[in-house]
Amino acid sequence: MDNFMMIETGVQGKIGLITLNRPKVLNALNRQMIHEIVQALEEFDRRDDVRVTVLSGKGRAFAAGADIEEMADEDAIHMEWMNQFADWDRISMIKKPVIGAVHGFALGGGFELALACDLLFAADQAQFGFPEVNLGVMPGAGGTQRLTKLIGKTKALEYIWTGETMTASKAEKLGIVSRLVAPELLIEETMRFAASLAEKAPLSIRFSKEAVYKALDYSVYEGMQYERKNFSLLFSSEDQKEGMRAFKEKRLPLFKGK
Ligand code: DAK
Repeated sequence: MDNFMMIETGVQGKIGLITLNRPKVLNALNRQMIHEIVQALEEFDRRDDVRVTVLSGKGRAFAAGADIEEMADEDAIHMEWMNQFADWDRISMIKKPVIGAVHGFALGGGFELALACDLLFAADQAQFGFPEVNLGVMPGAGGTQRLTKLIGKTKALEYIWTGETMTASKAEKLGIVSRLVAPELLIEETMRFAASLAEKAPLSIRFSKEAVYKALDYSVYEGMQYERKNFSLLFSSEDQKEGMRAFKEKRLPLFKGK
């Protein structure tokens, strides 16, 4: 994890930290950076000591989109051969919770990266948007799909077509942002939440994440079948026995993820 150039990583308690680190260009996402983010997410996903990952940006923005310098002269065939979207797809395979802490701009690919997180905390001055329409392109890393699933067709089209930025408070009202926080408290509050999540039963968190995402694609009936299997599976975990025993013994449970 030490040879990253575009991001910083660390572990604090049971929380993995990924910080986008190109502040001079507002953390514009170049290919290398996305690759490093995905590598770090996967590494944290495998590590026993990490239960939650927090993703944030250094400087005055979360990320102002894909790196326009890098993509300006791109052509479709080269992009196809490079298969860059594969990295983005791998974010959806992360099993542990990923919490985004957004301040400043989250635009274009930066908004898409935020939408790929499981939950978002946002500074109340954060701005979200898809300016692609002003560049002659459109969201291509999940934006049209994830935003529409979250806020519905009408509002999604409004923002994608106008390219207008959305305030953090609007994003919270629309259900994109989970919690609004004063900018100076953003990391502290996100970490506090992540730390509390890290004390919950890890398999419960993991299986409920899977089941909730199924709700976005499956029918209610199919989703409920999936939910039921995960629910039953948890009864084969030590943590289920520990959680219920602790309740009866009137003490706090100690979960191991087993
Ligand atoms: N790319 C490259 N450089 C960027 C950048 C970006 N997206 N955003 C900002 N910068 C650079 C600026 O050029 C400037 O650099 P210097 O001039 O100082 O060298 C520096 O960051 C500071 O920015 P500003 O001086 O512009 O700062 P302001 O506060 O005045 O304005 C702003 C902030 C966020 C409103 C403005 O910087 C801006 O409009 N930025 C561009 C926003 C944008 O259009 N983003 C790109 C959307 S398209 C893909 C996956 C995803 C995507 C594409 C492909 N594949 C897997 C193939 C996604 C596409 C997009 O995101």
